[in-house]
Amino acid sequence: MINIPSRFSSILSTLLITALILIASPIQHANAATGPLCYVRVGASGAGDSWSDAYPDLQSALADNNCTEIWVAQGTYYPDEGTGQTNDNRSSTYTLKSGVAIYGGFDGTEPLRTDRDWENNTTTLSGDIDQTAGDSGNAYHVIVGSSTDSTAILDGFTITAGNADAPVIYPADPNSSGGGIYSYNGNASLRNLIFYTNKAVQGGGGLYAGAEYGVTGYSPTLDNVIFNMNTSETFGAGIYVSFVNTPGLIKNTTFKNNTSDYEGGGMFNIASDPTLENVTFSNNTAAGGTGVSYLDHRGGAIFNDLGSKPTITNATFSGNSAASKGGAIYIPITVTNFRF
Ligand SMILES: [Ca+2]
Ligand SMILES: [Ca+2]
Repeated sequence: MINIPSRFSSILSTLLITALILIASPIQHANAATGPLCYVRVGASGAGDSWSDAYPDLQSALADNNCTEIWVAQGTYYPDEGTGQTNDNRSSTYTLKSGVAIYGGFDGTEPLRTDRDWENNTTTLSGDIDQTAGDSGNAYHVIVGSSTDSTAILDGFTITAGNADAPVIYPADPNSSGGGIYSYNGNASLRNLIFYTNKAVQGGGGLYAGAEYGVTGYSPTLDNVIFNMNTSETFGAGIYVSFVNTPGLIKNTTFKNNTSDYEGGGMFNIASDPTLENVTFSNNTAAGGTGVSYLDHRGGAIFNDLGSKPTITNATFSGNSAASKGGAIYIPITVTNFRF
């Protein structure tokens, strides 16, 4: 006689074990790339192994641990699209990772990285995730670069439409700072970038670079970067640097047309000592805000607070303005070889 209960029991055990194995297995991307070089191109539908087999979005490449160098073709990419993302989630962001280099600016055919022309093949990382006019539905940060070392590389992109507009509370909500890039205890290498029309309620419409109080060794580095038309409702429309006492080098960088409602149109330093080389500050503004009694309109180009001592070499300042004090720079700093 067939022992049916026993057979069912055996089948059930097998099913249960199979289910447990499936649950215990890490989630694998269905189409993991071979790596380490992976490709991303708008309109593609592949698995990242070549320009013709590219991932269609940057998040899928970032989610693929086989991808440690990612090439991105011209076009516009949104952080709420791709592996692991929820459409129109304002917390969507591209998270930089140590050991992963992301290069934009390809036309989508190049065999070599040196073939790319990032300025002509505009590759945009956009916080306009709802893809409708107005920024109330945009991502808080287009990119987060926190807790990285210098092997986290972002190179060859336009970063736009981030809107860090969370309400001002204490302690500060990170979602009120760093519309373009938010970096806390981060050392990412940021090169060949344009920050354009990003916004923050607090520090850093374009870039927030903060470190833990009293902790040294953290600062992103910038080379060949443009901050254009970023805004802050308070401080540091271009960059807000907070408690970064390890001099992070900012070189070959232009701050233009950035506007803070109160202080530091181009840059705001608080207890920080950044090093700037070959920089231009033009037409940045600290003006416009009203009704906050303890704030003034100071430092059109740069505002320094809490003993900040930036070192600036080869700088050009033109057309910067502040409604009250320090059209160019507020508070004395070490400046050599500059033109006002
Ligand atoms: Ca969307
Ligand atoms: Ca929008």
